[in-house]
Amino acid sequence: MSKQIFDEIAMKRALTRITYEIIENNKGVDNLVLVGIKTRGVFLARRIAQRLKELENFEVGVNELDISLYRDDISSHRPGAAKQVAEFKNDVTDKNVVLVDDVLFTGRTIRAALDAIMDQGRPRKIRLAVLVDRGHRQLPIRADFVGKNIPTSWDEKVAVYMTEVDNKDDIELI
Ligand code: 3GP
Ligand code: 5GP
Ligand code: MG
Repeated sequence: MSKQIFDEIAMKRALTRITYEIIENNKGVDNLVLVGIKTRGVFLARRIAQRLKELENFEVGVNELDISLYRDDISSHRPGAAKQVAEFKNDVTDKNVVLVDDVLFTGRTIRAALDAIMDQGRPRKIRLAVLVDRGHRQLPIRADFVGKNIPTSWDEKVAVYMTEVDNKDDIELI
C-alpha cells in the first residue's frame, strides 16, 4: 500500500520555496555552488539551478557527487584509504555550498558527502537541502532547507519519482 505525499505541483512549489530560502539565507546568489548527491539529488540540484536562473538570472554551478566510496558501511572502505572520485566541475573553495539530496534518513550519506566535499576544497559554508526528511537520524546532522518532514517508521520507504529518470514527478510513502 502506498500514500501519495507530493504530486507534481506540490513538488514544484516545494522546490520554488527552497530556492527562495536559499537566496534569502545566502543574502543573494553570490558565491553559491550546488552539489547534488547522485542520483536524484543531482536532478533536484539542476531544478534549483533552473529556478535561480528564472528568479535571479543567475547561473549557478552544479557539481555531481557519488558518495559510495565514502560510506562507512562499505566493507572495502578503510579510513585513510585512497579514494578516487570525479573532480568537481566547479571549485568549492571559499564558496557557499548547498548540498542537495532527495531523502534524509540516518544522516550517514550526508556525513560521507561532507568528507567528499572537504577533499576537494575548503568551502566557506555548507548548507543542506533535502526534498524529504524522514527522521531516524544516527548522527548530529540536520537539513537547513526541507521540502517536507515525513515521520516514518524504520521499515517504511519514501519513493521519490522524478521525470528525468522515472517519467513522472511524484513522492509516495510505501
Ligand atoms: P537516489 O539514487 O535517487 O538517491 O537505489 C535506488 C534509489 O533508492 C536511490 O535513489 C536510493 O537512494 C534509494 N533508496 C531508497 N531507500 C533507500 C534506503 O533505505 N537506503 C539507501 N541508501 N537508499 C535508498
Ligand atoms: P541516510 O544516509 O541518511 O540514511 O540515507 C540517505 C540516502 O539514502 C539518500 O541519498 C536517499 O536517497 C536514500 N534513502 C534513505 N531512505 C530513503 C527512502 O525512504 N526513500 C528514498 N527514495 N531514498 C532513501
Ligand atoms: Mg538519494
